[in-house]
Amino acid sequence: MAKDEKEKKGRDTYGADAIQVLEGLDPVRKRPGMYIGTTGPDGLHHLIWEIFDNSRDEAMGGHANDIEVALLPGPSGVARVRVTDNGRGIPVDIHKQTKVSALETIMTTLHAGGKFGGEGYKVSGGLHGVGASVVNALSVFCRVVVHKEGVMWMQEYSQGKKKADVKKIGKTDEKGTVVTFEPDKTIFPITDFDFNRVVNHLRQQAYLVKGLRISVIDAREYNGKIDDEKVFRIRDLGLDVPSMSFYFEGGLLSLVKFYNSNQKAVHKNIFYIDKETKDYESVEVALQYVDDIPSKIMGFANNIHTPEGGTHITGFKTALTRILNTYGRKNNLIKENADNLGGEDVLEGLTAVVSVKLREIQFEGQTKSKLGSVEAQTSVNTIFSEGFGQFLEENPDDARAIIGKVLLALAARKAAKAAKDSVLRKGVLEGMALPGKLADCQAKEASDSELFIVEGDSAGGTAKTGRDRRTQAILPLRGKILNIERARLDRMLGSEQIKNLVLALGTAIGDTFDISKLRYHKIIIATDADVDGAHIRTLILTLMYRFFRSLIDGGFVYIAQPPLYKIKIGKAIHYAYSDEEKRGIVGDVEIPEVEAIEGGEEVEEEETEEVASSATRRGGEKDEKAKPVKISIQRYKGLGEMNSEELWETTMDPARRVLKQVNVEDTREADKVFDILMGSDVPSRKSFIQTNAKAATIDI
Ligand code: 1YM
Repeated sequence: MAKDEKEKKGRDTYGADAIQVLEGLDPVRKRPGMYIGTTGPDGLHHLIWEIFDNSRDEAMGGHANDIEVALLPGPSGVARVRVTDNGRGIPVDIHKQTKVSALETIMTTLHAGGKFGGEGYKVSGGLHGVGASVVNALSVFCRVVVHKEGVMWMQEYSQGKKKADVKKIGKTDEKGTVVTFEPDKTIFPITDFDFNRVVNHLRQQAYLVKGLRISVIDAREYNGKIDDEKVFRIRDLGLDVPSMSFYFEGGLLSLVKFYNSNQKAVHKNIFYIDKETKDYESVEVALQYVDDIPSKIMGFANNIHTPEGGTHITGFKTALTRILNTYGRKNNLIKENADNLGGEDVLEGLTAVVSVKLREIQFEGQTKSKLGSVEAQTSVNTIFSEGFGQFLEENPDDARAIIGKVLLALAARKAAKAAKDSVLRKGVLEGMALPGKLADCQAKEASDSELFIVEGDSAGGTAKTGRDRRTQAILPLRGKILNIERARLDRMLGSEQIKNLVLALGTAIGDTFDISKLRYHKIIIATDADVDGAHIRTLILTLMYRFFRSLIDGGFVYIAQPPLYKIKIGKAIHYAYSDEEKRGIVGDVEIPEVEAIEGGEEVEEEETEEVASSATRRGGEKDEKAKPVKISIQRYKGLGEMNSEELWETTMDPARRVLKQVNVEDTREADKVFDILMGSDVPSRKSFIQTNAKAATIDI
């Protein structure tokens, strides 16, 4: 056959001769990490994605529209995964070179794939079918059933080796492929699949392939037998087990709608374009602005998520900025002598998904998390520009709302910069005296000094009296500092409270930050266990996350853990730092709690003799005849309720206090919470506070 002819054949029909054979599967079992990244949970789940990807590629080629992924019980306790699609079925014809069935070659040799990019066949994340053999190699059991042209074919394997030749096992009315595998315990230390993780991954995939139905079923608790010869889809058995089906007509448009479902949209219509370029390559983009500050931009290349962005995202951002500037100028929404919108302005509150399909794909780095293909930048830029320009022309209401939103972001950015500059300007902070509110300590060495950040002047007063003034400094911050309308952290640097904190730390901030000037090696946040306290703590942690990361990394920041209860049993005083500890002291019996009176005054104690005596016995007291003792429990709501002695004993005394060192995770979490607390989305803010209130023992 002439070369041209051969190529043509490979493109038009699947030809068994189009498979390239490189080597057997031993290398996979020897170094699984090379093929699936890790043998931890990521690698374990990767097995499912590999098999699923083959089905999905078949769907993207227009040959399948229904995929099912089921988790089933395996005989040895390890779950089996069963993936079914209604595509053409893996070819079973005899391979010219190896003289064995194509199915067997695909399953038992490495780097065996169909010729890439046949007629009507779009794109794939890699070589079609290459992953199947890797999964097979790492499974103690694997079975493939192919339904093709009325015949059902089957082959089974163990650790990548076939148990027998491919054989006909019956007739069928279905078409497609069913792959069942059981991961090898000797390769994977943990073989538990996380159903939620599977569901989330497959939901995302369903958004990326329009019109594809994906069912996910967790039948691990099912006791009955499933016979592959009789059952094509588990779904049709109607088992009473957790299951879900995803189908999105709208593709990425549906995904943006999903992301923005509990946000306030700035404009009504979601922008959406899905366009093919030459050679089956395509660009799909959806976007909508919401009334919030953070942006969410998701990139995909051949359906692989690219969390680090890359050329497609760069092309998108450049085009977005240019088109919005052009439209704004042309329609006089941006005044003649006003500044151009900057790249960061057009991102505020933006939810966007950019997905490209390329014939040849290049990633940067090992993890496939950043797209490197250069042509993607131009393709996205061109296709998105054209589509988005037209969208703005056709939807003037949406256009006006979007320009309004990004202009606001521009104004806010400029104002924030001015405020920041005035705080950061060299000399301003450095030359300034320590804040008047700060009750400094006597020690001169930072390593001997601690700074307590307390909430409110009242607690500040108590702490000042109770502290060890040689080593402990107190800075009271006013409550409610967060009630700045839609506060931006940058803007807050202009606030007196925050300025005081920065001055007290001594390091300055931003370009002039100098950790060697830090005045305290322990910065202790001591706020109340209520909503205001949580707000202030969140603010301080967010400030640390965004501007003082090295203080966190250096382990300088702590959270004080004041007790929740003061328990008096007779004359003895106990402090409990958690409900559990309280139970440990008084047992499970309900004892009326005595509410503290503001200001840490002596509380009136209720006598609870009956209960108290039984509580004491439960506590393990041996003397049955012991006289009933008085028990009183006082619940502290704020540091201000303690007197100075109590505060010293429980929260400040280095010998007795409990401190929690803050790590980057805590601050990252705070940063997220901050966005929720500060965001405009009232319902989600409220629900956040409600759901988290209990865990954080915040009183509402
Ligand atoms: C549950 C897993 O693997 N489905 C699947 C795989 C293939 C085909 C169809 C297929 C592809 C082609 C032609 C082609 C594969 N084929 C190959 C190879 N589901 C699952 N469905 N006919 C059928 O790409 O031209 C590898 S995978 F190599 F034979 F082409």
